[in-house]
Amino acid sequence: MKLSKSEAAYQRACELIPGGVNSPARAFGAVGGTPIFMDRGKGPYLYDLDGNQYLDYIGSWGPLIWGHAHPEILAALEETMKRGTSFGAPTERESVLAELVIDAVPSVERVRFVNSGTEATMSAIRVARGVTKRDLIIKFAGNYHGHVDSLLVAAGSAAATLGVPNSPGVTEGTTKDTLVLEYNDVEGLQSAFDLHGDRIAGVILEPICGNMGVVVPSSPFLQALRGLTTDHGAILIFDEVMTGFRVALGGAQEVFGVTPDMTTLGKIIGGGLPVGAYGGKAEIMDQVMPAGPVFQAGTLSGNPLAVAAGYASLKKLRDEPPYEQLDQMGDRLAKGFHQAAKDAGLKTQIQRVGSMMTLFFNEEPVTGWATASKSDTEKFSKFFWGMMERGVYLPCSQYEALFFSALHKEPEIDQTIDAARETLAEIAKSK
Ligand code: KE4
Repeated sequence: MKLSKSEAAYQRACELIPGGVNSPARAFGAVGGTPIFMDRGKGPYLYDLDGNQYLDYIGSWGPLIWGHAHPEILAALEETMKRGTSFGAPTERESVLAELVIDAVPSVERVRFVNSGTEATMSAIRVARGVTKRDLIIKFAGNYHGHVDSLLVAAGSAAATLGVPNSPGVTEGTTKDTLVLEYNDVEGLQSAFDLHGDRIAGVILEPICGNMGVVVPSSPFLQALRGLTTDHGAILIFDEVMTGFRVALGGAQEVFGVTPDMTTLGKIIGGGLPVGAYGGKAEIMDQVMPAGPVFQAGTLSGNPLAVAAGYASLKKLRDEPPYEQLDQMGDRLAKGFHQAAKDAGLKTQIQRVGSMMTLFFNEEPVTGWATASKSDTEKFSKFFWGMMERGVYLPCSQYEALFFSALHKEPEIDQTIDAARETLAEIAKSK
């Protein structure tokens, strides 16, 4: 593969931008090598500066469920930008998008738009604390909710462990009210509520985890989350920034039939532009300023241009739902990967919901960070580069989900399986 233009671009960027990237997820830290600089995307494909074509399985880390440069989303942007991109004043478009989100997501009766998933989760936990007048927030190891100071905490031991910061600049004071538990650990959750019940403001989780790779919650875990938060007057927050409009129009809460008190959204709801959102029951959200006392604000929140792209994307998901096709293609891909790994004699776990999936190089099913962290990341990086050389662009970490779009049809899925078959055989030989 010719990557000289990406290499040159990377050298230049490193002189200007920390690590040459505007988000560390893009830096190839987990797989080594030089980050690939992209020139353009079209449908399911990405094209880098050197002209290499890739089948894209990142989709901008989730937003592009309709693929790159979708004509209907571009048309909505073109029509909108002629009238101006942001006014710092309310527009009807924001209500039109809000109505669609409220109709689609079971828990959402009121919604506030912000500019990123991080802003959404940061605001949601502030509301939970403001409404309950309590301090403690529970999160789970391996769950990522954006770079919110109080949620950047190391995984504690199994018991309810007070969080310790895992980034310089995050103070003990910021994380002392964050409890870190193990995902899918019902006993751990129960003991945290036994210990701290009436001090817990809220519990935040990825209702289908994507940030340690794809990990599905057990039904007992979901029932315990809903039951314990209700019994103790704590706010249950589903962070659906990744799963919202991805696994179903109503997200994971529709798939599982479990309705949280608040939901955070992002990625797909911006159609490729920066939009985040948090929402929930009216009685909770009406505590948000200026309706209520909990402060939150943002210069470009709900700006007409980003809202137009988000609305075009969500309207198409509502009117032409691709979820059945996405699940069929996901099943085809998962079966193809599984067979290829089996034929190569490699132990893998393929974990998937709809069009988000992870191939773990792991001996056992991954149910939480304790098992995810045993994955063979060395094998994963060989898989990543082997697929890259065969024109398939995967997320650059074992601890991420791959995503595909409604434009990844059978030919693209089969091309991906063929690339995986060759790559996995190569890895098995090099063992
Ligand atoms: P943003 O602030 O990056 O828009 O959203 C943060 C966030 C919140 N909640 C969940 C469940 C998320 O997955 C994310 C962001 N996801 C990562 C990828 N796993 C974004 C990639 C990146 O950081 O560049």
